[in-house]
Amino acid sequence: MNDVSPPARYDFAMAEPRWQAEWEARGCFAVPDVPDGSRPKSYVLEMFPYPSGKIHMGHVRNYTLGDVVARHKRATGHAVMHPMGWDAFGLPAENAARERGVHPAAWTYQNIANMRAELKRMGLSIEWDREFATCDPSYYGQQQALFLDFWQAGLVERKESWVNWDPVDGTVLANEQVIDGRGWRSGALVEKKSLNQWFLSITKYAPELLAALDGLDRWPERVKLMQANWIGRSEGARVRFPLTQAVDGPTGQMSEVEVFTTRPDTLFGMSFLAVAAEHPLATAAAARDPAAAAFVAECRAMGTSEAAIEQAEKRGFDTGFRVAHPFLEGATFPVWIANFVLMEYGTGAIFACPSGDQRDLDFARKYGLPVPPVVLPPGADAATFAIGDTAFTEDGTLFNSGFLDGLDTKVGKRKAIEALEAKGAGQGVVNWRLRDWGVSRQRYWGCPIPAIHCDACGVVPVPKNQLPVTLPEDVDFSKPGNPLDHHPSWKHVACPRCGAAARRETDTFDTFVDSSWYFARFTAPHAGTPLVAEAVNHWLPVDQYIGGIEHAILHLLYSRFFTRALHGMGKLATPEPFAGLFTQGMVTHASYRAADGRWLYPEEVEVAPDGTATAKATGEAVAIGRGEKMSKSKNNTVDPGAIIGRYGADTARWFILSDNPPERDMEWSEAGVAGAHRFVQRLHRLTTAALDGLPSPDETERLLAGLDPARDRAALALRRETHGAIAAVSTALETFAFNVAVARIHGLANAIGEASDTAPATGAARREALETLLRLAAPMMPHLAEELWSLLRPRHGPEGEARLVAELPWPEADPALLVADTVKIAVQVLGKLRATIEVPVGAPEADILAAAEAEENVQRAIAGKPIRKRIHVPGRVVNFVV
Ligand code: ANZ
Ligand code: ZN
Repeated sequence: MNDVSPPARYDFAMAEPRWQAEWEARGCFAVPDVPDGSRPKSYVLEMFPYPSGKIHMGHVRNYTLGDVVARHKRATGHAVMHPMGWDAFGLPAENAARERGVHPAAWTYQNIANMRAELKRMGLSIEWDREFATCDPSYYGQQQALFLDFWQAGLVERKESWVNWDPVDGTVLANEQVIDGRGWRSGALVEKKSLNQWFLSITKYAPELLAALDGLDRWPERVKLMQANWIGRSEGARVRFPLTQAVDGPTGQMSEVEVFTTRPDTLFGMSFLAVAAEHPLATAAAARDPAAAAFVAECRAMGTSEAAIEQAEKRGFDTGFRVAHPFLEGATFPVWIANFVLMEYGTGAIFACPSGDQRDLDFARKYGLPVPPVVLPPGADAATFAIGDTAFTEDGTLFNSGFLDGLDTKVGKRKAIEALEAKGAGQGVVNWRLRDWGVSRQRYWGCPIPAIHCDACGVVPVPKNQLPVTLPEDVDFSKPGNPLDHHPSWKHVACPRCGAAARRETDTFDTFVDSSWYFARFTAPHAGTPLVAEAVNHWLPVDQYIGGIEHAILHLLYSRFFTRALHGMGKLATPEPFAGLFTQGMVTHASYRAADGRWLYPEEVEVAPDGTATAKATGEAVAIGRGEKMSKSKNNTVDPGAIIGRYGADTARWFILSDNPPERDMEWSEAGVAGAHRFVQRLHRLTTAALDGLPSPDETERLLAGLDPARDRAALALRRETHGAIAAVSTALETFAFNVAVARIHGLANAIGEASDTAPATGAARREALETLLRLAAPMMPHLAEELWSLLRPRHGPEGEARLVAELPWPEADPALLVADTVKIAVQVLGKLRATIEVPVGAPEADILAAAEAEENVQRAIAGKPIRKRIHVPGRVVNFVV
């Protein structure tokens, strides 16, 4: 029995750290790298955070969701791997160095320390022994080893590629760092520049990466679609157009231009040919015509991203070159340079059919080029059909098209390709939108690419026994450009092959490389090789991966590529990294904006009961924005640390889970958190108030085994509620319907509160209900569950035989108690529904018929007439024939 009476209010600030220490001390969340396999494995992972300095509500939501899954899996008998680490390289650390003079490493590790402490306060069931940061040499050194394996496997290439170049900062900019054509920091006009860079050959895996999407049945359809579009398989043809006169190009004479098209059926609708500004024909035009050169230069100033090109106004320049047509004897067409043609796609050149392509049509209208229609929409009349401002891009019947006339689009494509191949003017091809992955970054705070440039030997890999290639610590951020490049000594090394003076590669990896295999490294994070086969093959694939939709394309695709490549090299058994993927919604919050456009903090605003808001300081009206993503620029963020300090971690977790299904956005509100906190306190009261009258656990078992349905109605009703909750919460947790689980637990708490009679049987049912409630709520409110469990099951003796909730198996529902104890029966008179009655399951037929007949509505319908027939379909319907 309890000898100390529990405090009136739940003191979460005392309890939460105590239980966290207890879990840690008992190693509740630890699993071996290579388990014995006696329990099924479950690898639960949330996308690891970037150590920006503080956790935000998005993190809280992400890690709470993962923690519920991990705790539930553990309770259902799984060996659960649930690790945490840091995606720690990247530009913000370098910016901090440039702006505040703090070293990127110091800045990063300080942020990690802060955020680790905040995550620990959330009570996450993480195995912290597996923690690493991608900027630890023990991680990135292994990444360098992995890269050497990729190199050996033929998956590494060096190629010239176009980059955004900031001429003032002397750096390459990512597409997101180009804002309206200018460097985000210097404000200088960004130029396109061609650099020799490192690439990983992801395109070799394009067909597999696409085909395998079909097998990912626990991924959101939306994400699979985004990946498929990104990989972008297109069937079409390459067509060669002879130039009417040979042209002197940058690398010799050119006599033809090759294009890629998905619509070879529309070749008779050709109006002109267009090349990208970086195409050799454009270079040739620029070399002989200053106006062409000016146009090319202008195109270069435009960002290289597809989005930038898509948005820009269509513009072009007629080179004066002309091409012949493969089918139209004697016809020739002009060659334009056009800003909407991408050098990186297909062949960097197109034939334009304005009647069948909107971009071509916009361009043709702007420059007064012909628009011959060649595809007749179903039902249209060839004599009158004309193209206005909208191209006809759908399937139809070919006309004005010589030997293709009368064919439908699909057959036309095939016939056109056959004809091209027969003439030697082209061939059918499959084109992929996916590009090889440029991994070079001219930055300091990243993983050094382990290569050495030797004048005699060329590019030489750093031998594995010389890894890791670590970053120098003494770096100068006051100069523009890459600090690794202008470091006085770091790059000067001897060639590993010939011993001559050589230079280290000063590019570092794109940080997406770091996050493409961290999930595999977690399975043996301290090993002296990148991966340990027994460990990684035991744990991968990740059973449940959870993160934001913003990573739906790049991070997930790169991780899939890495996994496939390692699988191909025989280093990984699984070809796919993530068997299950869940993408959570955003956390939003109301925002407040004053008339002058200033964003106010919630504390600065008074919200009236009618929902209008005024600024506390000035009394002026304030506009409320509902459901906007939390953002520092709008002053509508809520600091998780402050919330946990004020209400405790369990309240924050409970509120986050209760509001909406986790795939949807949720609105953070003060009222919501306060409500969640009231429920935490209510559970504490419910338990402490019940304590004195509860039978012991042994007594409870005995009483429950001997319940009498006639006498112990209240106890049985509560038991039904309890076991119904077990079934419902179990299903809800398995299907990410966490808000449904929360609602059901509220229902159980209400039922416990209502079952107030003092019979011993009811006491037993109450203990069962309370204990079950705690165990069901434990994945969501783990500290409170432990605290109340320890009151219900205080420890005796030196063995401390009562275990932690974190160590208990998941409760099981008794099937007998899941069967409803009453059924609803429809009552008809002459086949017309007149009433519904609820009767005990298995009630005698006579009782049911009597109850049905007694219904007022039924009596009215019978209207005193004799009942000729009583039909009873048990469990469903009674019908009176009069
Ligand atoms: C002629 C044509 C006629 C086209 C027509 C379309 C409709 P997807 O499906 O994305 O593969 N294209 C080819 N290379 C390009 C490049 N480097 N930059 C910009 N556009 C390019 O798109 C293939 C179509 O996009 C190709 O088919 C080509 O235009 C254009 F009625 O060729 B089409
Ligand atoms: Zn050498």
